[in-house]
Amino acid sequence: MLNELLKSRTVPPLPLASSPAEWEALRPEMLKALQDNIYGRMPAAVPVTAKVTETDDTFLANRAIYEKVTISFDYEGRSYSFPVQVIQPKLRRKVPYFVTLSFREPVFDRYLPAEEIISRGFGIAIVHYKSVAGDDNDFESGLGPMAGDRTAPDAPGKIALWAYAASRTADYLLTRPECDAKNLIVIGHSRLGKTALVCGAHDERFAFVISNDSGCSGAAVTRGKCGESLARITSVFPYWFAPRYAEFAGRETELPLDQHWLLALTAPRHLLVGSAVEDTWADPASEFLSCRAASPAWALYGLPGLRSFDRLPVPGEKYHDGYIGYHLRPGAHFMARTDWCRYMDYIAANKNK
Ligand code: GTR
Repeated sequence: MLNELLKSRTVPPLPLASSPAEWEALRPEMLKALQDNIYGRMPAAVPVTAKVTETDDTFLANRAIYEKVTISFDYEGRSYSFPVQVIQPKLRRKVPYFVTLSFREPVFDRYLPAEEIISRGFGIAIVHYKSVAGDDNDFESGLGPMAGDRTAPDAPGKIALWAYAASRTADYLLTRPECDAKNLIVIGHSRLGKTALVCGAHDERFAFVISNDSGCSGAAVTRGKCGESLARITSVFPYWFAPRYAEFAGRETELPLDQHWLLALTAPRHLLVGSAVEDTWADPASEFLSCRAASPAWALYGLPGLRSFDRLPVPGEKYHDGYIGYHLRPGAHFMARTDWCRYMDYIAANKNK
């Protein structure tokens, strides 16, 4: 049924390029199209400072070091800061870090198998999203004022600001001697999966970009999408986006782009998209379709994007043999341990040397 639906769907092609150089020359205007129409301007990167405020050297049965760090910066005459929790496995080698956009602050959370992640040799930097900027229409606190005049059509929404914080976290992590700069990862679920994609599209330092169940305005193609629509998301969560985005409610086909542009901006790096079969609100078929439509960007580099084009995986199956890895998990909308394990398996097999 889903596969029949896929056949009848069309998405606009990616902007035309015939070489990596041509594609890279298109990047700025593609990013601008995303900013102008969907997420709003991405504030310019500025230097950060970091201050460790808490330390535990015997974390996780002495297998890790925990640090709470305040990241601070100045932007357009104002000072901003937000906290990050860093968990470093005690290993005598560099470690790939997950910049984890997180719904909850505590490390011990049922959606974050911290112990398992650490024991597999990854570091974790938890960016608690509400500690960056509230998940609401308040643009006065946290990083909110960076949005400037929110009546401007391209004013950044909260997704852009959360993504900005993930990039500033990368600035800091890259100063840590144990951080493996070639294998930095950004990951998030749902609204934070959208955020991880936006961050990874802008910030090429992330070697792996991971979207879990990000759905509408995330990994899923908007044209013909089932479940949550552009009209619905912009009426319930207007503050996630640039004000202009709402103008496309019910007029999705007039958008000058679709979400596969966002995915394609990860090329030639690794992109992982996870869906859950019961998550019809996010719409796995539209996420899959988007991965398929983004693949030509990798082909320009002679790399395989999504390898299996013809049908959606059955629940439990994964297509992890290309630079775009897609999996469909049985069950509902959440970031499961299974999802984490799939992502870690993929990264372990595809790490940059
Ligand atoms: C829903 C929203 C989705 C998704 C989800 C979440 O209410 O409609 O787009 O982002 O929240 O973040 O859990």
